[in-house]
Amino acid sequence: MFEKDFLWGASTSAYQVEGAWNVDGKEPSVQDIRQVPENTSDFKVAADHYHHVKEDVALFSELGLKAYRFSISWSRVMPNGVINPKGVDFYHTLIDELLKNNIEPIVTVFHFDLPASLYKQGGWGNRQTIQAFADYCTFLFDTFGDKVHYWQTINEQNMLTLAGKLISGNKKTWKDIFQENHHMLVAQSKVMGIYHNSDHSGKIGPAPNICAVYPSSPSAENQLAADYMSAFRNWLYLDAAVFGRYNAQALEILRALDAVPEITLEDERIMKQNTCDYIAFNYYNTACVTSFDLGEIKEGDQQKGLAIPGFFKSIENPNLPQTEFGWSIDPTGLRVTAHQIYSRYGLPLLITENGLGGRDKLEEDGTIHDNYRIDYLRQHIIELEKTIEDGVPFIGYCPWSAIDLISTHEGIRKRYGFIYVNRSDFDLKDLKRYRKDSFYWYQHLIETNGREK
Ligand code: BGP
Repeated sequence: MFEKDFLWGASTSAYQVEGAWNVDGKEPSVQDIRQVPENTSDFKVAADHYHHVKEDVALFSELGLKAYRFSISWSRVMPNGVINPKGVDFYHTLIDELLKNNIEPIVTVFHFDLPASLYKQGGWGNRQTIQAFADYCTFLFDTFGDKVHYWQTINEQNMLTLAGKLISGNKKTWKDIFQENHHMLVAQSKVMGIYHNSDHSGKIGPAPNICAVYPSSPSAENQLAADYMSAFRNWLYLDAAVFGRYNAQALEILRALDAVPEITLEDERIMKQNTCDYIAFNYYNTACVTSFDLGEIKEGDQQKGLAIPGFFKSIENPNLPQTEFGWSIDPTGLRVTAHQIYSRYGLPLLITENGLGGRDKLEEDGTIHDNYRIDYLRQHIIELEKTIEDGVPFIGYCPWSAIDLISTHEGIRKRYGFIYVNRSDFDLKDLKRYRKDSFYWYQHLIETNGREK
């Protein structure tokens, strides 16, 4: 049973959905200047949500969303560190439209799209970016704080760190990567503090990608490998946000990689004093690992392939089916993952992403039969309901994605939305919106507060 105020939602992120990459004063972000893979679209037009904002919110309202989780583009709101009134207006329009339609805005302040000007000054590797982030967030809290009650700091900081090459084109040494990671952790704590010291009474927290890690067989070595991977991929990020400290097993891996960052006493103080109110997390599937003594470090993508010699190697789980893009599907893993998070941290949870990327087909009559997506979401919602009945408190569920958008590294042919956007990777067509079968299915599910799946 879902509580009557359960937030049935859906998610997007600014650079993947908005387009208008250089319009109305926006400066490019790292996503606009990076080399995207040759066979996929760039992010310049995306779903052109910037120019379809009212139409899209009307569709979200028809879908019945109670919440919409989106991100604000730093480079639109504060290009080159200066407030851009037109960029700010866009988010006022979006948020006002949502509120008019009784849709709770859930805002991520940073989702993979650092302004290019900051990147050129060293990006997250430069300590001054912490203050730039604090200034940006202070402005957001002052400007939108009366209207927004759920804030997220950084989307999938763990994946930006561990799969940075694919997600943002960041190619550096582990030492540099974990120094950047550390600055992000401090920046996150700092803005959580700023929010808590403001007049606003909403909630703020991180939004990492969390997954349970299974040992590939019942042996102590493989269990240890699973624990190490979980510490490195999951708990490093949540221990920092909830307890304000580094996870010990993760630190051991950082030592082995010669990647322990420089941590000042002031950093430690900021992290310790400012912690989160709730945990938003993205869940796509689980990982399966085996012990791994010798070999090369492998990065993989958000969901698979990570390997650190001496600690763990992630492998395919032979017991799980996969999507056509090779991500395994593990609905019960959501229950396992949520229990692990809640028993470690005891804070309310919010799912900010979960979904299936597939090659949808627009039929001649304007329909899209995405029953594979319905199956995926249905199975996850069934497990979510069981987890809630187990006693784990959930604020809401926001699958990825509200509308089709550009995947992090696989173009728009890998679609996730309830709403189809008529374009392909290299042909923008008319960008017309169509309701998929999953749209009507989710609409009915929300209408019945999750009773009829
Ligand atoms: C998460 C990101 C999203 C999104 C999603 C699907 O890692 O937070 O931005 O894109 O995964 O991943 P992909 O686009 O690679 O299929």
